[in-house]
Amino acid sequence: MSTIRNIVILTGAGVSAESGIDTFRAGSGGGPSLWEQHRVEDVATPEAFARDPELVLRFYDMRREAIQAKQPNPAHVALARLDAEWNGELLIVTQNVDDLHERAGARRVLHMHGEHLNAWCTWCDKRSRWTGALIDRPACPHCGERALRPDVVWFGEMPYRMDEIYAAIRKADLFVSIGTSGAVYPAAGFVRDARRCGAATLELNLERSQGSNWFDETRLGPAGRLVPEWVD
Ligand code: BV8
Repeated sequence: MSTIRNIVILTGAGVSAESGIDTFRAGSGGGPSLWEQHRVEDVATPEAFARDPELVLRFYDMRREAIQAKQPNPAHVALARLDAEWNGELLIVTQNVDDLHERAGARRVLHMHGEHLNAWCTWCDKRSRWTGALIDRPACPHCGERALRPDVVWFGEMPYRMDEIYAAIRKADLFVSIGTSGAVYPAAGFVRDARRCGAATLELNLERSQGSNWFDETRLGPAGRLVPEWVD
């Protein structure tokens, strides 16, 4: 990677799959996908939350509990090592709401779809760190109202810090996508943005994704093996 200075890495649910966290769509090398147990329209949209807040809060409490019991896998560890050792610019843009990148030691992480450990008060609009259940309608630590929702980006909502992401992509010499199906935008379009800006593009995934044709190179296999091999 001698001529590479600035790297943008996009991760999806596949980077956490070997930690035992469900992916979203079927065929991700394991049990039923997350959405198969729940229709995405039923649990990951503002309309779903307005229609049945208890269902949505139970879905996210279940995921939060599952995530907290899991550990980073070799893919997270290798990315954290790269983050620590890389002298150029590096940004891990994750679609995941889990905190396994951080728990592996990565620092330059941007959660474009929010974080499962944060709650967002729909009354005062402030965010707070929240590890407990939301189904019990805890009071917002800022305003005291019982109006907390998961601080995750639902379908139809604007992902976070998009300006920062596009600024990093514009400067990138290398764009690497790890463990994502390329099913959801705007993340699925980042590879095309990176190509337009002259970056080399690499995909590490268990199977071909919806975006594989846009990558200079696609390596197929589990992230727990491919990522350490790539980093080393
Ligand atoms: C937006 C957070 C614009 C919550 C998620 C109609 C109305 C409204 C919007 C739209 C619409 N039509 C299209 C859209 C846009 C929409 C979209 O893209 N829809 C799709 C379905 C077509 N996008 C949005 O709504 C986004 N917002 O567009 O806003 C806007 C503009 C102005 C003003 C307002 C708004 C917001 C989308 C965010 C939704 N939230 N998650 C939560 O986590 O609960 S999406 C969720 O699915 C993930 O975050 C991720 O982004 C996405 C895709 O999941 P993946 O991570 O790729 O996981 P998946 O299971 O799909 O794939 C796993 C991959 O890993 C597989 O390829 C598998 O082979 C591989 N794998 C498995 N095991 C391994 C592995 N690889 C390596 N190793 C392994 N071991």
